[in-house]
Order: sequence, then C-alpha cells, then structure tokens
Amino acid sequence: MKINPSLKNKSEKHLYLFDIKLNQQTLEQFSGINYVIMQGSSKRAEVLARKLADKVLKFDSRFFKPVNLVNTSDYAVYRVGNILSVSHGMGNVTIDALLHAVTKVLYFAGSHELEYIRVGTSGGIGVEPGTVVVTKNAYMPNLAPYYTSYELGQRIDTPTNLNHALVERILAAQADNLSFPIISGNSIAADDFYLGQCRYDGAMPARKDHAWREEFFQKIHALDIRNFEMESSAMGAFCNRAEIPATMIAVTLLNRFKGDQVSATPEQLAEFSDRSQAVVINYLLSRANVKLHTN
Ligand code: R2B
Ligand code: URA
Repeated sequence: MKINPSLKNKSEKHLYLFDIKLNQQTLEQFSGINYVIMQGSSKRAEVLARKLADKVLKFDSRFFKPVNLVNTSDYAVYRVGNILSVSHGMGNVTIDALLHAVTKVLYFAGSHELEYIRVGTSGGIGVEPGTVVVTKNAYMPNLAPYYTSYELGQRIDTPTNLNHALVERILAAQADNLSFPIISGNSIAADDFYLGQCRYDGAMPARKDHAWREEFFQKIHALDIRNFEMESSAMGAFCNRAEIPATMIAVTLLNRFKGDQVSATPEQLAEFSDRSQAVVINYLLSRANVKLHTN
C-alpha cells in the first residue's frame, strides 16, 4: 500500500466523510483488516456482512446485527473478522471519495496489507443475464485504459487495469459445479446509467442510433469487454496508485445486445445479486488469513 506522505504526521482528528473521530478507540475498530468488499447500497453491504458472519465467523445470522462503524448517511461500513463490507454509492465520483476515506482510516489503523473488491451489478455485453464477470481491465467510455481526472487546471490520466493475479485467484476459488456462469473479461465504467450506456429509455433521447450502437457493442465485445457499469475505472485508477490489488465481481442483469430495460423479476434480481456475493464469499473462504478468523 502506498499512501500520501503528508498523512504520516497523523494530525487529522476527525474524518469528515465518515463523520468519525480518529482516536485510538475508533482506529482499533479498523485494525487487522485485510479485505474491503464494496457494494453500491448500504443494504447490500449489510446483507453481505450477515452472510460473512454466518459463513466466516459461524455466527447464526438470525441473531447477528452488523454494526455500522461510521456516522454519515452517505456510506455504511461493517466489519466481520478481517473483512470490511462497505457501501460506495453510485458512480466513479462517490466510490472515489469512499476509497480515499476508507484507505486513510485503514492506514491510520495500521491495516496496510489490503485487497479491494467491488461486488456489483452490470449490463452484459453478449453474455447471458446472470453471468458473473470478474474484471481484468476497466475502460473509460472512450475505451481509454486510464481514468481522466482534473487537478485544478491539469488533466491527469491514471491507468485503470485491475489485478490479474487476484482475478485468477477468485476464479480458482470457485467450485467446478457452480450453478451459474462465471467468466473473466473487461468492463466499461460509463458516466451514467442511461445515455452513457446508450439506452433509448432515458428521459432524454440518446444521440446514437441502433446501427451505431450495434457496431459499437460488436467492437467492444471484440475487445473482451463483457459489461457496462459505473465505478470500475475510478477504483482501478485509485488502486493502481495506492498499489492495492483490486478487481470487480459484477453479475450481469441483462444482455445489452437485446435491450435496455432490466426486466428480471425482483426474485431473479435478488438471486442474481446473491451470485456475485457467493463468488466473493467463496474467494474469501479460500484465503488462509480469513480462515484464521473462523474459530
Ligand atoms: C451498476 O449498477 C448501478 C446502477 O444501477 C451502478 O452503481 C453500477 O455500477
Ligand atoms: N448497472 C449498470 O450500470 N448498467 C446496467 O445495465 C445494469 C446495472
């Protein structure tokens, strides 16, 4: 892990984005962490924390209520053993702020050996709905393999490739008879859900027609891009700079070659969302330093 050298004097007393005091009592709650699992909503972060308590700590989850370690309503942070289950909101901007906040508090707490995994949903490109994609490389909407941001007037491009060894470990940790398809592939982080992913059902019309879209989807499919979502490029850029191994496990809710609307039933959507959580749980259970926390 590589951190801003200015943080080494530890002068910050209150972490604004989490609304927590940076005192010894709080930092103890964040010490000994090795994995940060990020999902969009606080509800899903809590559901995963309950599953981890059940599977990793062997608690009966009926009698376990995860404790939110932060006071802001923008994010939720739950701890189970040496794993944090956190929410990141929607889009590159919110995940980027979360990544700064969580990495700072973990650094101050002495948790320096980390892996970050986003677990989410996505729109598939040429894959059956319900397929889980583990991301090798994140792309910008213009297919650049770097995240463009601006510091004052200056444009900064930071590489967005994710950690391929981590991708392979995640795939290797899955049972041969998994009940759903799982693949590795590349992802595009779009700037929004509608026009950035060329949906025709937004409140404003998309400017590109069906023929253009079909050609673009064919082109990205040939680049091994298998899904659209909205956070992987900021995560890839941050984790490259911070030297934290990271990837994304995202289930596809639909095949974008076939339409725009997510039409799966609530039951199907819940089952799809369970799939990406099951994949990360299988991975975590395969790790020796997670197993150490089972007794
Ligand atoms: C996938 O799904 C969300 C939008 O529905 C967004 O956060 C993402 O990346
Ligand atoms: N999330 C996205 O960003 N796009 C989709 O199509 C589905 C989920």
